[in-house]
This record gives sequence, structure tokens and C-alpha cells, in this order.
Amino acid sequence: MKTIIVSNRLPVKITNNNGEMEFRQSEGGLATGLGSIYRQGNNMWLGWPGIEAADEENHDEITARLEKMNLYPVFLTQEEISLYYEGFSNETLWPIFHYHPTYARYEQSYWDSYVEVNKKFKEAIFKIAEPGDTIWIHDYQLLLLPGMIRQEQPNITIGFFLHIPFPSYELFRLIPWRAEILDNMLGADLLGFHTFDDVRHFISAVSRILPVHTSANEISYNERVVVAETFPMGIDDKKFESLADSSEVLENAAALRESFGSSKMILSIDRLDYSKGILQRLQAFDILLQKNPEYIEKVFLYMIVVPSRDTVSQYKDLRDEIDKLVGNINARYRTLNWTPVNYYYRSFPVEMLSALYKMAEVCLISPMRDGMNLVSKEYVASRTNNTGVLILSEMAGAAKELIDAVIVNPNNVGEVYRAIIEALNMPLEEQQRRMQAMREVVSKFNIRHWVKIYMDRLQEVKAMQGSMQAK
Ligand code: GDG
Repeated sequence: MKTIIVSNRLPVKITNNNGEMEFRQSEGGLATGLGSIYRQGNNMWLGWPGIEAADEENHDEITARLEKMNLYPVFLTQEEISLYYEGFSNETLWPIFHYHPTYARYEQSYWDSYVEVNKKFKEAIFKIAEPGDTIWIHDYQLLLLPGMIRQEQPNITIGFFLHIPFPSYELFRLIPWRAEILDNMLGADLLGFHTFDDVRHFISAVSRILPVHTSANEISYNERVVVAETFPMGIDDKKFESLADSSEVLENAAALRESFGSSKMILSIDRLDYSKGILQRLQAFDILLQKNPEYIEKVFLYMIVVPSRDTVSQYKDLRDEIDKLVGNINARYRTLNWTPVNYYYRSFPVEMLSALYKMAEVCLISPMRDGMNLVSKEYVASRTNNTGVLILSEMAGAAKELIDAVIVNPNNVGEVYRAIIEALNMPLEEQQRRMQAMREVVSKFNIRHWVKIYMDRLQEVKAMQGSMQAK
């Protein structure tokens, strides 16, 4: 009996080094957390290896090399990447699930491809799955997979976890294929979400759209009982703690300090996405400099935007608007020795991220919507001396746990501006009290804990279903 993790993307980067393929494990939060599972025995992780299916002669070699790392590939064609991934996943589901209905496109061709690719994943799973196996599926690209697998293997154990918010019924109902989506999600035994509100919205949507019976968080459908529950995802706190005191990070932090002198750093790190509230954050910083010129040369915004989905038009437009606003702020306030916004449109090695977490007096995270937001937790875990202030949007799942952050409504630019002033002037004792409380939360509910409670609960739910059938 083995466990198969399934996600759109495998935790691996394949690069071409002078005709030789190089395979590197990517160490995202999910990969680290699930490492303890998929690397054990004959367990596996199945997903897209990130390269196009065009070059078929490579497939056998790639498959063989990935299998040695307990990874199993599902190859996608350029058309599938454009219709299933960029299309239905990122232009239909993503905007609806993040409360941006005007950005959503409802294209039949996107949906058809989404169905086909979910089938492709199902077929790949059945090449490696055996009766008694546990399948744990991740995220919004694979919402149909639980139902497709259940149809062929009625007794198999299936877990599903959604990493992004589940929207209110009023938003979800806009999707033309809403019933098919929910029907297939309910093929899972346990559906996990980051917050209680996501669970509540999911149960409300299934109750209105499908002929289900619900009792608390149990949903009876097609003579099965499915459980929907909250599992707020954590991070590898120990990794960020020890990185913060490693020699490389200390060197990076010292170099940063030297170039920025005594002015205070407000840090912001996101993927390029309209859900992350990047423009509103810049507006709040602009108001700060406009209304309080005494902060000129005393504080700066260090803003990393990691390139993402820039083939989708809304992302390209957002990037242009960020460029414009940053240029505008810098042009108005810059002095000979000081630049107000240090903006980088690229990603950095984790040792640099860690140095920034260590150095930033304030971390400003203001998404319009975010399933969880791991950057906020990484900042907290990196503050080994318990100083620093986290400003966090109430729309991020993390705000439910990090209640000692300065919590803001990201649409209220005035409130965000006042929060920045509060953070810059917070007495040391108060910083320490809040940061210590948050570090305890981040350390207790870490990624290992998340994986363990999810897997334990999945087995419990399966046992409960077994005993109900026996009655
Ligand atoms: C989705 C949901 C949910 C960022 N810049 C660099 C870099 N990062 C790493 C961070 C962090 C991760 O990327 C970003 O995670 P988030 O949680 O903030 O956001 P999403 O990518 O949108 O993730 C989100 C998450 O799934 C998990 O369920 O929390 O709500 O949207 O770990 O450190 N890493 C490196 N260089 C960078 O420049 N190395």
C-alpha cells in the first residue's frame, strides 16, 4: 500500500545544460512538507514536470530519471498548457476563487481541455496505483480528479486539498460548469481547506447546487459521506530559523545594511498577481511620503515581485501599472542618496530572502485575497530575536492564525498607511510580545504537523465510512 501525491506541477526543475538534462528538486513549502511522504518506500508524487510534451523522444529518459526520485511525470502539450493551465485554471477558476469575477473568461474550449487533462492525470494515476493505495490530490487545477478516480475505484482512499480560497456561493455560481466541478470534488473522502470560511462557502455551494444532505461538516452524497475540514498550512519553521543565523545569510544581511544605512526597510514579497494587492500597497506608501515628509530618507520599500503567468493579459497589464507607479513615486521623492522603492521583478535565492526577512523592520503583506500566504509565516519564523512588525491583510488565510500582526483591510489605503506609521513607531516591548506570540503559532502548527493531521484525519474518515457501510 502506498501514498501517491498528485499536483499540477512536480517539485522538480529540469534544465538543459549543453544538451545534458539536469534535474533539481525544487524546495517549495509543499515539497518540503510532503518530502517525508513521497520519498518513503514506493510512495510517489505525480504531476507535470514543467516541460512541453513536444519532444517525445526524451520522455522515456525523463520518466526513468524522475522515477529514481519517486516522481512520475504527466506530459502536457503546448495546447493543453494554454487551454487547461493558462485558460481554465488561471483565467476562469483563479479570478472567481479570488473574487475578481470581471477577469473571468468562460470558454468552452478551456473547459473541454480541463476535463481532458484531468482525465490524463487519472489515466497516469492508474498506471501506478494499486488497490489499497492512498491518493492525495492538490489544488484547483485538478478539481475533477477525485470524482474521475472514484468512478473507477469506488473504495480507494482520496484526499483533496485546496490551496486557494473557496469563494462564496454568489461567486462560485457564476461558473457555467459549477455542478460538474462540485460533483467531482465530492469524489474525495476528505476535502481540506485553509480556513473555516472556505469550508463554510464550500458547504453552502454544494448544498445549493447538488442534492446533498449536510450535517455540520459532513456531506452525504451518492450514498457516501464526505468530510470538509480546515487544515491551515504551515511552513518549515526550523529551516527559516536556522537559515536566519547561517553565515551566508548574515553576510547578505550585513551587505544590505551597509548599502541602506540606518533607514528602515519595509519588505514586500509576492508573485505577480492581481490578488496580491501590490498597487494598493504602493498607494499607501505614496501617501506616507506625501503626508509625512519626515520619513523621506528614513524608510524605504523593498519590493520583490516574482514573475508569474505573464502570458495572461491581465498580468501583463498589472506589471505595466506597477512599473508606472513605482517610477512615479521614485521620480517624485528620490534624493541623491536614497530611492524610496527598491523594486525587483525577479526571484531571489532563499538565502537572500532570508537576509531580507532578517533585516526588514516591517513586512507589509496586503493581498486582496490569499488562500493562506506563506511569506507572512516565513517572516515571523525568521525573526529569531523577536523584533519586527508584520502588517497583514485580513483577507489572507494567515490572518486567522497570526492575530498579533497589525491587521488591515487592504482596500482601505488610508488604514494601510496608518498601519505603516504604527509599525514604524511600535515600541520594542510591544514588537517582542507580538512577534513571540506569532512565532509560537508558526512553530507549533508547522508543515510537518499539517501533513500529519491531514493524513491521520483521512484515515479516520475512511474508517468512519467503513463502519457506516458495515451497519
Ligand atoms: C498558493 C496560494 C497559499 C517568493 N518569492 C521567492 C520565493 N518565494 C516563495 C516564498 C513562499 C512562496 O514562494 C509563496 O507562497 P505564498 O503562500 O505566499 O503564495 P502562492 O505562491 O500564491 O501560493 C497561497 C499557498 O499556495 C500554499 O497553500 O499560501 O495563498 O496562493 O514560500 O518564500 N522563493 C525564492 N525566491 C523568491 O524570490 N526562493
